[in-house]
Amino acid sequence: MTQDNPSAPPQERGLYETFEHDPEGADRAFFGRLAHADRRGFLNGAGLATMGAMLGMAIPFHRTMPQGLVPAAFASQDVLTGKDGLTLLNDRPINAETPAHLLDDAITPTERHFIRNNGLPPDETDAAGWTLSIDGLVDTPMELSIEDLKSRFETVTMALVIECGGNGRAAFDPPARGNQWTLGAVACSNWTGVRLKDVLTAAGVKPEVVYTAHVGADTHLSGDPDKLPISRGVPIAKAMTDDVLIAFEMNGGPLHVQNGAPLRLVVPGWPGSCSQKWLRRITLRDVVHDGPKMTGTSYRVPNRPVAPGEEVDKKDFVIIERMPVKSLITSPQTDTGVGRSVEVRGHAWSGDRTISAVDLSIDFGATWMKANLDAPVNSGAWQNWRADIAFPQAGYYEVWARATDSDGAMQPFAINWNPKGYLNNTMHRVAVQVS
Ligand SMILES: Nc1nc2c(c(=O)[nH]1)N[C@H]1C(S)=C(S)[C@@H](COP(=O)(O)O)O[C@H]1N2
Ligand SMILES: [Mo]
Repeated sequence: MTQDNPSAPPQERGLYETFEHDPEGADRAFFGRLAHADRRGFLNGAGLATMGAMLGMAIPFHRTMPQGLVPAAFASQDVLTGKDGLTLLNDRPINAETPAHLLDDAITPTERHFIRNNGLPPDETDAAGWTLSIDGLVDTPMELSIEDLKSRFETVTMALVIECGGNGRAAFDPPARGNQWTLGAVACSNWTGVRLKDVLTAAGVKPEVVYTAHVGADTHLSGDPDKLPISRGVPIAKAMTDDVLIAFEMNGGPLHVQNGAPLRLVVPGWPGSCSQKWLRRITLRDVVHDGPKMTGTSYRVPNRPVAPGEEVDKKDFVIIERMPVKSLITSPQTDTGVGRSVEVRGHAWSGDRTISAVDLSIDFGATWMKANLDAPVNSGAWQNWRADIAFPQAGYYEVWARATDSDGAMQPFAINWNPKGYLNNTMHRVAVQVS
């Protein structure tokens, strides 16, 4: 199994460097496999004149335009083909979040599910011929096609929350390196698949197993075939719960290629990184898995509260397990005008727990009112809530939402700083102008 090399230089190359070394690869990383074929013409010497002609105007800064770069005017839709309204945070690897107001649906449509890639998605994502290996400390190692999964195990559909451990990172001060997610690295789509537990049981889990190890078919940013971009796992007890799925359908259709087509894990309520996409292999181990992004400071936080900016020894980091209690206001959209009365709505979730209350404030936290909260449609789903709010007069207001979970944990107002900017579950504040 490939190991993390802590002394390796950072893998994310600059734009110019990338295009200079490998314009075709850069183009593909930039625009994805589907777009690649149509774009080839550009790389094979599409001159400035051609580009200008297609844009219908000159490119004043053409001297600083990387050679091989396809103008975003042609390509912006292609990067996020099949997605709607997502904000692109990074294109190598592709990372895109969903603005809060576009997460208004009870079940997140496929085109609004965020994308968090650590490497480059595989070229081949056909369901036919795809296999999943179950190996390591099992009685009977297995190699299963997607058809095998469907015919041998019970198929279930569940609404499940996937939230990136770094969601909310943009709010950290001092800033933390990594994708500057604001609020939208979270989604709750309907996932159809088989229970991981059923598959592991069929393979026979040996008594000494403590952890799973997940391997996907994506490629490391360096292009090195011997390196995995990410390989995480979960404690075997978590893997054997009822709501961890090996999914082959998303919202009743195929998985989006950027969301792991044709097969992925969905581990709701834990850092999204546990939910391996383009799933090829699950190995059972008798040690805590130490694959890439399991060790060091990846998806790990200090074992105690630390002061903002404080240096923390690597040995004092612990693996993030369940995600904390959180809520999102999905309507009204922040910075919009509303009338004197408005319905406020959104979602709330807390990993491995349920939400017991969502409270709203329009007076900067002086007083709170209860929102009307739905039960989860199944365990692992977020809970929808709504409230009719009346504003006493015209002016500037903030709507704040604060969720409390079944263990009494409540969202904080202030951020709990940590070096990599994980687990920001502060209250969501929405600005409204009441007319
Ligand atoms: N194979 C593979 N699986 C992966 C990743 C990845 O880069 N490669 N990213 C992980 C991370 S960090 C997150 S938050 C979720 C995001 O899932 P999504 O892109 O479908 O929203 O996928 C996880 N599974
Ligand atoms: Mo993530």
